Amino acid sequence: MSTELKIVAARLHRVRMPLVHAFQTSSHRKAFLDHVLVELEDASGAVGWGEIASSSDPYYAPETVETCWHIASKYLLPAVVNQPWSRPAELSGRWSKVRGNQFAKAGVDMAAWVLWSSVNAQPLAAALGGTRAEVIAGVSLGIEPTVDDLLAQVQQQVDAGYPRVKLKIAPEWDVEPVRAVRAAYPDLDLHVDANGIYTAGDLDHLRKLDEFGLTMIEQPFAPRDLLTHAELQRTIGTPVCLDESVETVEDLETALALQAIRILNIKVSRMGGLTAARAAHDRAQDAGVPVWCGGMHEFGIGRLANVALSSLPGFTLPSDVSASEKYYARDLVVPAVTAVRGVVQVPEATGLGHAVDRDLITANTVEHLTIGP
Ligand code: OSB
Ligand code: MG
Repeated sequence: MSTELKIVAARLHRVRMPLVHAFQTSSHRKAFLDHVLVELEDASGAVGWGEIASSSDPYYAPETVETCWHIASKYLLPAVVNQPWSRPAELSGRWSKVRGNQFAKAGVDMAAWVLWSSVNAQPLAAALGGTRAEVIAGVSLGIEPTVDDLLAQVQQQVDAGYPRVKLKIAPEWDVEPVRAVRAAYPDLDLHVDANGIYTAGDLDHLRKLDEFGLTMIEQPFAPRDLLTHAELQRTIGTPVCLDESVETVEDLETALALQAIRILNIKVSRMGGLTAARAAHDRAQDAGVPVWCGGMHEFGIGRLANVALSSLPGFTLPSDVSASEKYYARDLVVPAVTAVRGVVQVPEATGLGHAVDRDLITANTVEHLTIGP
């Protein structure tokens, strides 16, 4: 039994916000982010917000802000406006003919979940089946100019109480920084993320990371290169975690069959939404694979969706859901997402759980589009 909803208007807001601290991965550096906010308005007047957290350039995933805008405005929103629905999971079925484009889909799917949970007077976490009242957050640290700069960043986050630190690595920035951080923090829950930069020729080199007691090595090889992930896992004690390789539940199935995965990073964006992210969680739980929620430097809206998702029972490892202040001087949600000694509270209020700062959105909007009246 569930209320019928009807989206009467859909809006896209391309919002630009500067990062407090520029972030460098194995592929690119960024100092500000353009994310596209999705606003869905129900016939009742209720509104649901989602966030398309694509990078500007197609280096993490094939999408860009422009491709997301195109796909959302031309294919996704027209499929949801003015057509009644009663469950968020129905909506992804409306665009099943659209291949890929997970980030664009994720923003619309998220907005539908937020709208549905607010119309049905439930917190988003409860609507998804979440069971935790609080979520353990870890931080992700980019590549720094020097090892000393990195050590200063780690110290700042350890001082803030974060219990897990992930380091971005790349061919000229791997064993040396990991050795230095491990030497300074012998007991820290530490893991590395290569964003797919290595190749099979680097297998021997990567095995050198095995001595540092890392919780996992995340996405060492290219997204489609599952066989090399499996080969590394056969010859290393450190668990291999997949991020970019898993865009669908079928990808997860393949990785499991090949024994190319021991831990799964679930990103709402990369999976194409909360519906698919939850399905991946369920499948991983069946397979005994622990999961955690990855991030894309989301603004508060996407960040709160990550918090809600992380409240599901299979999310047993710290998620990349650190406080807004690590990224943005002022966030789009009020209050901002905060962490106390690495613990983020799951909102108890209905829908997204925090208010959305429409004035700040308007002030930072660089492009806008409305479908519907
Ligand atoms: O691989 O997890 C990743 C940011 C941009 C692109 C890829 C990744 C990341 C992060 C961000 O690590 C983590 C966060 O949002 O805290
Ligand atoms: Mg990653």
